[in-house]
Amino acid sequence: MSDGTHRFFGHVIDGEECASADGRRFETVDPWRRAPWAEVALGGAADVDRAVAAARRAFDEGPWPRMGSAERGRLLHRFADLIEAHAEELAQADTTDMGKPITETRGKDVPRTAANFRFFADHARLTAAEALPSDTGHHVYTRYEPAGVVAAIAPWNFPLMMASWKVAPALAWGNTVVLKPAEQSPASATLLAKLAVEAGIPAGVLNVVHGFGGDGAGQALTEHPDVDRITFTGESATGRVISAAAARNLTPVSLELGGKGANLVFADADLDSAVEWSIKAIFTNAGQVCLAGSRIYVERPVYQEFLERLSKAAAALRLGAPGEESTQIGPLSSQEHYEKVRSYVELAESGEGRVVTGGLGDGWTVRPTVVADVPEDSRLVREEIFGPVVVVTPFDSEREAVELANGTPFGLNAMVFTENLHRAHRLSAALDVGTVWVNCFFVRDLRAPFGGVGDSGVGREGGTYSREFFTEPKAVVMRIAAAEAQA
Ligand code: TXE
Repeated sequence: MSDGTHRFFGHVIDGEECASADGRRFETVDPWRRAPWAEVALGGAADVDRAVAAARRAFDEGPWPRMGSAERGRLLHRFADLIEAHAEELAQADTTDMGKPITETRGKDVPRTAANFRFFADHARLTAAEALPSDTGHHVYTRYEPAGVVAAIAPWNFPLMMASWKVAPALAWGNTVVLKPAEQSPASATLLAKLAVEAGIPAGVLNVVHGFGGDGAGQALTEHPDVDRITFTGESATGRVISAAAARNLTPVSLELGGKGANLVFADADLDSAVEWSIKAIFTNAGQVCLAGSRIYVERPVYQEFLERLSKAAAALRLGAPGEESTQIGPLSSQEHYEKVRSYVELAESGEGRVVTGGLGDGWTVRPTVVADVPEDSRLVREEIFGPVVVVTPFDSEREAVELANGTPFGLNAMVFTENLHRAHRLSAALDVGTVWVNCFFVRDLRAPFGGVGDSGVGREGGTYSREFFTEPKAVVMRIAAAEAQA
C-alpha cells in the first residue's frame, strides 16, 4: 500500500527504529479482513549486517554483558513492567497480524511474555554459578559466560510470546540479540524492541530485522559468521536448512520444530476432563500450535462416547472475528497457510476419513474439524496440519496406544488421560517425546526442559537448559596448597 494511510513498522537497530537500507517495504495482511493493514521494512543482507554489527558492538564494548545479573535483572523487570503497561497495543498487533482471538493475546500471550522476562531475569541471578566441592585439594567452580550475539528466528503462531521465549533467556544471560520475526506477524517485534530501549536496556542489545526467510533476512542472519548462537522455531524442513547453515560456521543451534501430538484417552479417564482438555489441545489458536494434540487415540470401550462428546463440543466453539471477545477460533494466519490446511480438509472429505463435524468456513477460516476412520498411514495422521483438524482413532491395549503414539517422525509432546497412576508413570517413560502431560495440557513450568525428539527438534530450552545453550559454561579449578607447603 502506498496511499500513506497504513502504519509502518521498521527494523530496530542500535536502539533506533529505521527503514531498510534500500528503502524496500512489504505489506502485512490482516487474515480476518484479508487485506493489508500495515507496511513493514523489508530487510536484506545489508540490514542484517547492520544489526549484527550493532549487537556485536553492544556485546564487545557495551555494559550489558558486564553489568552483572542483578542490574540486568532490574532492567528486564522494568522491561516486563512496560510490556504489561502496553499490553493492549501488543495484543492488538498480534491479533491483527495473525488472526488469533484477542482473548488469547490479551489474556495469555502478553502476560506470558512479561512473565518470561521476569522468570529468566530471576533465574539467571539465582543460578549464576555452582561450586563443586572436592576433597582433592582443589576448589572447583563454574562460570556461565554469555555466548555473544544470538540470532533468534521466531514463528508466527505466538509472535510476541515465542519471541520472548528466545529473547528473555538470551538477554538475561548477558547476550545481545538480533530477532527476525516471522514475515506473517512482524508488528509486535518492533513494539517490543522499542519498549526495551524505553526500559533502559542499552542500544544494540535487542535488535529486530524484518523480512523473509530463505533468500531473505532469515537466511542472511543464520549464515552470518558473527553470530554465536541460533535459536529457531518453525517448520522441520526449515530447521534442517538452518542447521546446515549453522554447521558451516560451527554455530550452536537450538531447534524447536513441528509436532503431531498424540493424546491417549483410556477408558478409566475422567471423560469430562479429557474432552475439555482435548478440545483446548487441538482448537486453541485454531490448531496453529506445535504442541497441538492432533491425534487422539481412545480406548475402544469409550471411543464412541468420546467421539460424540468431542464432536459436539467442537461444533459449539464460536468461530468469528478475532477482535470480538466472544470469538474462540479465528481465521488461519495467512492465505498460504489457509491453502495448506484446506488441502488436508479436502483430503479428509475426499474419503480418506469420515468428517464427523467441521469443514471449510468463510474466508480463510476452517471450522473445528473432527475426522474419524482414518488409516494410520494417511497424511492426515502423519503430517503436521497446523490447523483445527483432529483425527480420532480407537485402540485396544496400552501397548498398541504407545506404538501408535510413537508412530510418527515427530516427538514433541504427548498427553495421557487415565486415573491409573501406574499406567501414567509407565507411559511417561515409554513415550518418545520431550513433554508428557498427564490429565492436563499446555501447563508450562519455565524451569522444565522444553523441546522435542526426532523431527520435532534438537536441544532443550527452559531454566538451566536455556543457560547451557545461551552461555559458554566455564570450569575454574584452583589448587589449595596444604598449610605445610605454604609455610
Ligand atoms: O514456517 P517456517 P512457515 C510449521 C507448521 C507450518 C509450517 C510452515 O506446520 O504449517 O511450519 O510455516 C524463517 N533461514 N510451523 O512457512 O518457514 C521465517 O521467515 C532462516 C511449526 O511459517 O519454518 C520465519 O521467521 N530463516 C511451528 C520462521 O523461519 C528462515 C511454528 C518460521 O518459518 C528460513 C511455525 C531460512 N532458510 C510453523 N526459512 C512450531 N514449531 O511451532 C524460513 N525462515
